[in-house]
Amino acid sequence: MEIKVVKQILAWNEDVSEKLHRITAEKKVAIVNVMGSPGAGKTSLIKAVINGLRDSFRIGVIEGDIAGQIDAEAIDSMGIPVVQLQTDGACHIEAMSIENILPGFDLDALDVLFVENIGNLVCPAEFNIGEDLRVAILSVPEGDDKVAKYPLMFATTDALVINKYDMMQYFEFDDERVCSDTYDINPKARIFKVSTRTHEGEGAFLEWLSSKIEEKIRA
Ligand SMILES: Nc1nc2c(ncn2[C@@H]2O[C@H](COP(=O)(O)OP(=O)(O)O)[C@@H](O)[C@H]2O)c(=O)[nH]1
Ligand SMILES: [Mg+2]
Ligand SMILES: [Zn+2]
Repeated sequence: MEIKVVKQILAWNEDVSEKLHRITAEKKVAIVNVMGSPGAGKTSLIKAVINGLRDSFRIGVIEGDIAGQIDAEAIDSMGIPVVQLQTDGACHIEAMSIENILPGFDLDALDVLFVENIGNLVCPAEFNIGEDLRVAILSVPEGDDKVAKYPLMFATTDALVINKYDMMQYFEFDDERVCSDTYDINPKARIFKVSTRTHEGEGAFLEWLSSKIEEKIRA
């Protein structure tokens, strides 16, 4: 009985997600779902993308948090249109929330909308939110066993950003293990080794991201 209920909720989420795909296909806007643990560097990566790509694409952001608006204030101060989504305790974003927020953006004036999901390696991966791309972030201090422990997040992502690469010398973090665990469950994943602090590796990620955004908006 319980399993059936969960399936129905997910199915309904899928319907809304499909509707979002139709809207963004017509408006030629790419949605990027940014996921990872609290503190992995989701906001830092979005800021790096804004700095790197704001001359190439018109960018908007939805900041998902359980409470507060700290991240939205940071994005707003960069002059980027942003909406703070407060989930009031919920540990992931659902498609319905994006559907409600989308009319608040001028979609004719956007190329890409980044959604910073709730900091959590588990259920955000279970809910499609109309995204064209998934970016999962794992930071070095979190440990190299997280792909093995939280496989769905890493099995369903388009790109894995291993962030805080500048911290490698302080942690026993086997990046080869992370890569092989990821390729085992997700052979097509692109993996980028990045430090949003030193900017090491950002260029390759931005290049990949740009090509993916282009695919959507020139389609
Ligand atoms: N050393 C280091 N710190 C980072 C890096 N990226 C983010 N941080 C720090 O990690 C903390 C959490 O980053 P934030 O972007 O807010 O993570 P979020 O919770 O996933 O949005 C902040 O103090 C950042 O300055 C990095 O590449 N290297
Ligand atoms: Mg954040
Ligand atoms: Zn959840």
